[in-house]
Amino acid sequence: MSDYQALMARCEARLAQLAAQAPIKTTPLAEKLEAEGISRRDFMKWSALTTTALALPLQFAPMVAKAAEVADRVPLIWLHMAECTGCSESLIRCDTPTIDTLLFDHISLEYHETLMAAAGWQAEENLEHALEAYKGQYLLAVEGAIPTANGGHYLTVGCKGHTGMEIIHETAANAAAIVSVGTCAAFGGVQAAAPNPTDARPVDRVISQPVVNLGGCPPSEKNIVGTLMYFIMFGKLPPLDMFNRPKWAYGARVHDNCERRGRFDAGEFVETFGDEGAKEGYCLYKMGCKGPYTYNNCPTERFNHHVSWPVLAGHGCIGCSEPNFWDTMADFETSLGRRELHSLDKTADFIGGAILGATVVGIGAHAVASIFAKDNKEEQE
Ligand code: FSX
Ligand code: SF4
Ligand code: F3S
Repeated sequence: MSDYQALMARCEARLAQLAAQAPIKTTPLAEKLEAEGISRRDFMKWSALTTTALALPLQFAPMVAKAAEVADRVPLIWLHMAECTGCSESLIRCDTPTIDTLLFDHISLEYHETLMAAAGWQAEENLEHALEAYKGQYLLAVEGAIPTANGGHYLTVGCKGHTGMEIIHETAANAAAIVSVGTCAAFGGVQAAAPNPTDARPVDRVISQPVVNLGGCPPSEKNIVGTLMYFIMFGKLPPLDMFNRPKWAYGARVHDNCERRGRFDAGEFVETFGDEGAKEGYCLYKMGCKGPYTYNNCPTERFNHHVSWPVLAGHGCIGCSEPNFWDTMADFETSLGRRELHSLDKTADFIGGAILGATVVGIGAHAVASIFAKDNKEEQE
């Protein structure tokens, strides 16, 4: 059996198992789509696009559609730690609901502090109930970093005054899978930037279970929903890169798929914001674009109904899906030049003079990352 056949068989078995369960919610997805004027044809088109975004062959498209329909069997608990809620906003803030946002409504969202109607004691009870009722089955999404200094007391949530650290340990204990949504949960984000007074840490440095990291401040709705879809389809985590980001979303550099790449190659650069080059859509590298060092699918998937992404809007990428980008990628409107990247410090030690001797763009972060990943893999084997 080929790898794809095995994956397909796994997916079919998983979806059949979910379909046999009673839905937690009562309105079928088809009715929700119809109420929003989304046709079956649009839905099938969405399934095909999501299949390609997930780097799966098109034969999986009907299974993506099926997975969306049975998403109401999967309980989701969504926590907010230290962050700005931009990740939730990325998903829900659009002028009309997309299939991605409707899916977020269709999956059984058991707890989400900014979206649920309950407050106070009732909200706490909802969480306690969900943790008990769906033990071992729920998907845990975490937005935000966990402050750990002072016994974790820089962050307390709810009327019982539990710290973020206590909540994350309790909720992670019986989760079927854990997703860190956004750079704060994945890598610490802005609150972990120097001097990090609250000793804020990413989720995977506070708990010991495996965590999928969705870098991006915020990540796109496609990367959030695609990750949920992958879990619904296969019941497991997707293949991950060296920072535990799904390869289907973070496998290529922003620079590799940027529509201004031809300008970069031709040496056509914006010299100041608003100049003639800016009007012509020249490359933003000299204006500090960090696309050459950043792994994300922003140019192909974009944000907000596929409307735009930073470079298309006229500003360089600030590297928001990379670990420690607030410290390593700043100043955001100045190019890095030969400065080494903090997230690749270990690599810099390992590769020594090689990285420091080449121009950063010339060597390409990817080459460095691949060498490190290979080294890491060999260590694990
Ligand atoms: Fe962080 Fe998400 Fe940036 Fe904000 O909450 S990734 S600060 S967009 O919203 O966690
Ligand atoms: Fe695009 Fe930035 Fe690369 Fe220029 S440097 S091609 S703007 S990603
Ligand atoms: Fe972030 Fe760069 Fe994409 S700033 S949103 S990774 S283009």
